[in-house]
Amino acid sequence: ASRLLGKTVLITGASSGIGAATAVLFAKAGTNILLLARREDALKTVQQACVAAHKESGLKEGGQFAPIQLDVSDKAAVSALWSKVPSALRNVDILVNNAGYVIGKDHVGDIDDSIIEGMFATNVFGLISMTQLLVRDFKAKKSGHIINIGSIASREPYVGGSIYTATKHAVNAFTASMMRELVNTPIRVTEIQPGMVETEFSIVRFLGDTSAAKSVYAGLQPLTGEDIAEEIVWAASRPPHVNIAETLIFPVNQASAVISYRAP
Ligand code: NDP
Ligand code: 8X3
Repeated sequence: ASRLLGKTVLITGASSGIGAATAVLFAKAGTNILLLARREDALKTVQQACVAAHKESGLKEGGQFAPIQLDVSDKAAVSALWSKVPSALRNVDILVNNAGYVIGKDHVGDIDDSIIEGMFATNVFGLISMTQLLVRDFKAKKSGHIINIGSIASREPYVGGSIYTATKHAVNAFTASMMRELVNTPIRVTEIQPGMVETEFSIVRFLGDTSAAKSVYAGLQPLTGEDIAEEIVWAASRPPHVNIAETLIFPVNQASAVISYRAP
């Protein structure tokens, strides 16, 4: 992880789950971090956790953590991002496009337009806007790493997941096209594809119904945000000639979006 010392990381969706755990692990590895999400209070809590993790590491490098309130689906706000970023943190080395969500499991014909548009606006258009903004700098300085959080839903459609899996398949096609475009550069492009991770994800999916959210993981041990954070930080800390293109990560008792073993 010495390869990460003093680097600056930008993480979207840093206020909870995978994004928050990833921030803390990068903080431990001696990086600076721009923490982006819509909930400012939650970002400040993650910022404090990063300060504590960095202190505990004893490292001199890194240690600057800036919470920035930003909705990635707001194109004007994304364009104006640099005006909110402290000048010492404008030279980003690693972009982690993690912000994303699903609402509901409605079947085609019954899905609210606002839910369809919201998921595409965040999971696809937000990720693309953030990437466009950062890749310009990465191309100019001939370095950088874009890590997109896909999903098993990037590879496998399932009943009740038409819109969410369409957004994640879009992330997969966008990421793979960009990797091909950047093949003659030192810029790295990675897609991390988790299976079931217990975060706020299912609480958001079931609109705050915590018992419906909990039942998603009944009888098996899901992944944690920390498990995925380890994967992200590992991908980011490979030697510069190594590009982790894609990683699919399941809990041990999951084998596809719809196949899992549940203890009786
Ligand atoms: P969480 O709900 O815990 O975290 C989602 C994060 O995204 C939050 O920080 C949320 O913050 C942020 N976010 C949502 N919409 C926006 C937006 N428009 N602008 C900025 N930030 C936004 O879920 P996870 O940590 O599990 O999810 C992270 C990623 O992992 C998502 O892309 C998800 O699709 C993917 N994933 C999750 C899996 C799982 O089983 N949990 C499995 C596979 C992939 P705020 O509300 O403050 O804006
Ligand atoms: C989240 C996992 O199975 O709900 O990306 O699509 S799933």
